Amino acid sequence: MFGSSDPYVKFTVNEEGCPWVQSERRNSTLNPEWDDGVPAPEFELPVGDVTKASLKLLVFDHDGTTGDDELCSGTQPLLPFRGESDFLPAQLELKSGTSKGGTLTIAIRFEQH
Ligand SMILES: [Ca+2]
Repeated sequence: MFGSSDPYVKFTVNEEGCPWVQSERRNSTLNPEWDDGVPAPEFELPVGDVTKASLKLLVFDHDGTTGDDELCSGTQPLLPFRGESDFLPAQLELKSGTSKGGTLTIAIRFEQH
């Protein structure tokens, strides 16, 4: 990865029919933050079988002319967060192909509906 990117993150749960949600874009950075001076954005996704569910993340670089490129990706099993009513941090080791793609820190909370 050279120069800088315009990263944004797409999330879903690895279950049939789960929608994708998407963060805002951060321009011209290789070290993006989404809670810089504002509360971190929150997304809500449905989870069916928590024993098998994983959060799936894709990090893209926005590119207006040639289409957005996928920079890296990661997954986080959700079972360890079951029964927790507070946000718990998770550090995701991202991969770009077979090489390391950095670390993304997120917080996960379960809500029973
Ligand atoms: Ca770009």
